[in-house]
Amino acid sequence: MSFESAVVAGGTLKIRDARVIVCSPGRNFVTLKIETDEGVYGIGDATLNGRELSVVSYLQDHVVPNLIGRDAHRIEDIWQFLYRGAYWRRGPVTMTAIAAVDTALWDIKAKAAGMALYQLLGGRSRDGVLVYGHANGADIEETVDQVGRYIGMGYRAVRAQSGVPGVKGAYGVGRGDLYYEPADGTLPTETLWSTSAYLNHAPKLFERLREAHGPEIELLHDVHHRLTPIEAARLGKALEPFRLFWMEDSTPAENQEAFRLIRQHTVTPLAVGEIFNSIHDCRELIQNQLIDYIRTTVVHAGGITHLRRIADLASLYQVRTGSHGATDLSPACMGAALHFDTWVPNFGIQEYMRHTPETDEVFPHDYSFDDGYLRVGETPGHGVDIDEELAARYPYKPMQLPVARLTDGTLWNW
Ligand code: CS2
Ligand code: MG
Repeated sequence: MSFESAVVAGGTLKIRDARVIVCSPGRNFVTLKIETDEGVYGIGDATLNGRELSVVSYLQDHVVPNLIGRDAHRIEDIWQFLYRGAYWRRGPVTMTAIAAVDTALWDIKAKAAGMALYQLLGGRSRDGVLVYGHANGADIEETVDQVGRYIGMGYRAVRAQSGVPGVKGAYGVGRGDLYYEPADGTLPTETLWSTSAYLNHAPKLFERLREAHGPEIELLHDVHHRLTPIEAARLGKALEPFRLFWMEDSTPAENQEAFRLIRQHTVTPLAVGEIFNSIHDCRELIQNQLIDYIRTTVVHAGGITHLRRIADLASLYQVRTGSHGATDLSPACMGAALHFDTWVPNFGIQEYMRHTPETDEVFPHDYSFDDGYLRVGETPGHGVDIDEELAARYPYKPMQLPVARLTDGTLWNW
């Protein structure tokens, strides 16, 4: 069967090989590359920050042998096979591995069709994808300056985080310029957390930001799971005068019902979902309209196939998307996410943390930033490739995410 007949005559594209590429151009990335008999290939991100090798093993030892010989066009069937067929459903490792397969297969299908991926999803719903960047500083004034720098670069939305007096290693104040890298040691760095110091500080940051930068710029803030529901409610209320675009991950969401309490007390929009990996993690949050933005993303929530299901459910309840896009999600995830964002009707915003120049070189891509928006190119597929030779020059480095402890030593949520 020729490549052309596989496209036009409902033919098959047989999977010949699939392999996992691990590299560390500034940070670790796991990439799955699937090749077909006809020479067309696709790539998918499989990076699970701080737990990378578990997905490598899941893919190499358990998934790849199941892919060889299958028809790459049967994306839905392969998704169901990997999800139902494993017996063990959900979970970050499983769903990241499935996402990598799914992303690579969508890349292949779009290349085979000669179309940019967003076209296969239903076509363009918007001209550009609104993104938010990350501004952070050791103190309030440094954060105010950094937000100004992002505005100067053309951003229309900026997430703002600042160091908190008396809190060593407060979340969001990272190393690196224009990118933020929290995984920083072979063993976890221990950071400190004080809820009362933070709750006193955060409203002051946003008061200063509005004073310095005016009412137009969209401001976002990530609480990174640190508060209890009633504390989150208090913060949301205190931030209301500064009109945030969203308050993110204000409390851990294993207990979805907890968001009801926050909701009852504040009109600050709520966002959650970067660590969710299935529709079941957010079903109650969405159906009860307890959140405004769902932040699940391609790589950790089962790929485009599953993310689309989450977005469709969310659209029934006026919940919009806001996919996670930190530096630890590879350009292959970003490319796929941007095609998804270009199509999805209930789009909200996309996080865009820049990658290091080394990462950008290893993953050539055709998306670009302009005037506060990311725009996908028209290259068939999701528009992101991997330079395997270059990748091989950056071997894997064990790195873990930090942990946080309260001032009395109790382990807390990082
Ligand atoms: C963060 C991430 O981007 C975000 O919203 O919560 O920086 C997160 O800490 C990392 O992706 C963890 O791997
Ligand atoms: Mg976050």
